[in-house]
Amino acid sequence: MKFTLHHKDPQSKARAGTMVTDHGAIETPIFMPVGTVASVKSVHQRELKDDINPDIILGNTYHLFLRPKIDILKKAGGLHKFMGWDRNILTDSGGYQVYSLSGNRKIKEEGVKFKSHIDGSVHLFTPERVMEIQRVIGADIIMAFDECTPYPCDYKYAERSMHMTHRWLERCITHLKKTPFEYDYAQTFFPIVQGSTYLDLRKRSAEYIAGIEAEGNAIGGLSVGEPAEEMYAMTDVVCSILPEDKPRYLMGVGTPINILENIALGVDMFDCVMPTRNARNGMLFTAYGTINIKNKKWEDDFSPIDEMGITFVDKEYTKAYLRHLFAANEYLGKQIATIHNLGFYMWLVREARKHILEGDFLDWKNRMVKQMDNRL
Ligand code: PRF
Repeated sequence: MKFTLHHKDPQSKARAGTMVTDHGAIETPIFMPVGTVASVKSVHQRELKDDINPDIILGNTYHLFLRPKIDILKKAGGLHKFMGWDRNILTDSGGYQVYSLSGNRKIKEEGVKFKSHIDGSVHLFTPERVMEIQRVIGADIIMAFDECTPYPCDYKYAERSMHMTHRWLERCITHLKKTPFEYDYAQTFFPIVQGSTYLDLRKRSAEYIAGIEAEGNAIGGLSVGEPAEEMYAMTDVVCSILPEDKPRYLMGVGTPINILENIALGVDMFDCVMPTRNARNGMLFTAYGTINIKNKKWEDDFSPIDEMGITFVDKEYTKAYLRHLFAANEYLGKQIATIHNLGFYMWLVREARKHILEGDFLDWKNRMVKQMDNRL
């Protein structure tokens, strides 16, 4: 992978760059729509490509390992072919999903023993096994196996966990060296900074991760319930330590406001289920605030879903119509809302990039943060 930084904002720490992999260019800052089980929920791949147009989407090792299972993905020739997506994919390692989804997990030095949330079957994820699985899934960017600490987390636990994540990282790297690419394109590996909400642990972890000299670096363990100000304090210190010439990925973040604030602190990549999951519950993100489309107040509002018209659904359908679809529990409601929200998130990061390149990012960001902090 090649990463080029085009511009650094002089008034904040925001950056604009381009990553290039064998599946094409990724312009940063970027938001990666989440496609957990080889599907960005309720969006067809063609709509995703033509109307939302992300350079990269995300898949989950934990889910894909349980279903359709690795042998099927191998037979298909990897996840890109299996799901008909020829642009970039990043897979998360399961270092978060194992803790948040599976029951009865046991974390030991060797790895994590967990119970499938689908059928209760028991599995062991070790750093080595997770690297092998990610080779077979075949994403362009693959993640280290880590432990995402909960919030709040006592200092002793956070410190011990951070050291284990570092030891697991060494095992991931050793094993990757012995495990060739499965397909005819390269994969890039990102290590993950942990350390909960403790500044000194975050510093130590970031220094350790910087020393690995990977092609890109991630920040985990945030957006797990801590106040936003604490998250920003952590990303700020971590970004000041991670190498400047490598992309930085903040995992599982966040609201549109969280994304802009973290771009200002030097983060380049984001993913989150929020635009897709909230869309399915009738929550729409717009440049002027959020809308609960199920609310009765929209019943006879025949204005477009979003006057800005970022995606075709915004101008083609009215709020009253979308509200009706939700009231009638029609699939189409979830589809329209998802296209709208993903379109908005993509617009947001592309605008951020444009303003970084044009030199007025900070003013624009501050204006947007105020504007988006509304319930319409
Ligand atoms: N680790 C991994 N994936 C993640 C996280 C993490 O800490 C988070 C935390 N917000 C989201 N996804 N591997």
